[in-house]
Amino acid sequence: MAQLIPEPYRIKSVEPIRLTTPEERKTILAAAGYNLFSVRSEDVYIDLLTDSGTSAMSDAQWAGLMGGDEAYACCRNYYSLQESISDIFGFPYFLPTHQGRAAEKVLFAAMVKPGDVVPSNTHFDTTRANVEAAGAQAVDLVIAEGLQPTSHHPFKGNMDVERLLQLIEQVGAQRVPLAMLTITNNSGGGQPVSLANIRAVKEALAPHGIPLFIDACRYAENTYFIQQREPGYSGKTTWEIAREIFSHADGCTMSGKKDGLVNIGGFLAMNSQKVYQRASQLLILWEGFVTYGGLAGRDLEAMARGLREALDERYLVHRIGQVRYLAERLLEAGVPIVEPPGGHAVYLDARRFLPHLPQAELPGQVLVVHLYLQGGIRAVEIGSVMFARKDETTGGWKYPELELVRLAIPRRVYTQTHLDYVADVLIELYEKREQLHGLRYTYEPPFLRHFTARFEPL
Ligand code: P61
Repeated sequence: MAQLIPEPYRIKSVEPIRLTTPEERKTILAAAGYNLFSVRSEDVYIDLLTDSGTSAMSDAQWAGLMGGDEAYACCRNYYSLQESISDIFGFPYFLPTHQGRAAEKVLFAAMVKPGDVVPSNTHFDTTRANVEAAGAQAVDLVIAEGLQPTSHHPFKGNMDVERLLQLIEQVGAQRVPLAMLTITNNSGGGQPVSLANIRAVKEALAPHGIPLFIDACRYAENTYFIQQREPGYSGKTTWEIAREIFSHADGCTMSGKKDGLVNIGGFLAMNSQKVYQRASQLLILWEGFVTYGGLAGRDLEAMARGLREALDERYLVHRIGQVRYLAERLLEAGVPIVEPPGGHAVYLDARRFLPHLPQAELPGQVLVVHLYLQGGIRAVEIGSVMFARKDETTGGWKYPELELVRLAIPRRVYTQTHLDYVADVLIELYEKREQLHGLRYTYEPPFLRHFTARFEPL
C-alpha cells in the first residue's frame, strides 16, 4: 500500500475548482486544437502542467507582502532576501531577477563568449537557450543511468565526471568558462544529485580554474534526497546539507517559482566580486536596479521567507511523500512511470503505456489529451511534440528516445484526495489504453512547437 503522510498545514483560504462534464471537455479540447496550453485554467480541474509559480504561499509570506517597501533603491526587503541567501547559500553577492531565465541570461552574458562550451548534468531548456544565445555550446553529461526509465540508481541526476574531464581535455579549459549542475535534474525526471558527485565535479574543475554554478531551482528537494539516501547524511539537517552543497559552488541561478515557494521571482548569486560587477551592469540594463531586479519589494519579501520555509523538514517529508504516493499508486496498478519518482513530478512513460502507437502518432500527446477528457486533468507532454526534429535533407523525423508525460505537483496546493482522484483517472485510462488512437498535426509552428501546435484525432 502507498504510504500516506498527512498535510503539515491547515487551509484558511480556498479557491473553488470545478469539474466540467465529459461533453464540455470534448468541445473545449476541439476548440483548443487538442493542445492543453490553449485550454483556460478555469476549465481544468487538477492542473499538473507545472510546479513552477503555482505554489500556495504561507500566511507568513502573505503577511510579508504587506511589509513590502517599494522604494526604488535599497528597500528593506532586499536586505531580508540577502539574509536568507547568505544563511542558506552562503554567497556574498546576489542580484534579484524576475525569474530563473533572467538570472541565466545575465550570467551567461557576463561569463560566456562565442565558441565556449558549458557542460551540465542536463541543461534545462531555458538554460540551454541562454547558453546558445551567448554563442556557446551547451553539453549534457548526465550519468548513463539518468537516461534509463527503470534504473533505480539513488542519484540519477549525477554528472558523469569522467566525461567532464574528457570534455575539458578535448576543448581546452580556456573554452569552458563555467560548468553547471541542475539540482534536482528537471529534464531528467526531477532526479537528485549526490553531495559526493557535487564534490567530485568541483574537484575536477578546480585545477583548471573553472567555476561551478548550480541551477538551484529545486535545491530544497535535493537536500531531502541526500538526507534520505546518501551514506553519512541521515543525521544532518536539510539546512546543513544545503550549506554543504553550496560551499562547493562558486555561484547559483535560482527560479524562486519552485523551491522559493513564490509565484514570481528569482536571483543570481556568486562569490566573485568581478562577476557581480559585470552582471550588475547587465541587470540594470535588462531587469532593474541591483536591489530589486524587476521585482516589487513585496515579491522580494515573499521569496526571502519562502526560501527558508522550503527547507522545513516537515514540509519536505510531505512534499516528496505526495509525489511518491502518487507514483506508488500508479506502480501498484502497473501504470508505467519513470522510476524512482523524482522530487516534483511523476513522469508517465508513454511508449510503454501505449505500445500500439508509433511515435509518429504522438503517444505522449494522446495521453495528455485523454487525461483531460477522462478527468479534467492537465499534464504536459515531454516527448515528440516538444523534441522531435525534422531532418532538413531527408524531410523525415528524428524522434526523441523518451516519450514522457509529466504530472508536476504544485507545492502545498492539492490534497491527498486530489492525488487519489488523479491516480483513479489514470488507472481507468490505463485499463482502456488499447482503445486510444493517435493524433496528427493540423498546425505546426516552426519552433517551440509544443506551446502553439494544433492537432486532430486520427
Ligand atoms: C517547469 F515548459 N521550469 O519545470 P523560470 N531551471 C530549471 C527549471 O525547471 C526552470 C528554469 C530553470 C519550468 C517552467 C518552464 O519551456 C518551459 O523561472 C531546472 O521559469 O524562468 C523552469 O525558470 C527557468 C516550463 C519554463 C517550460 C520553460 O515547468
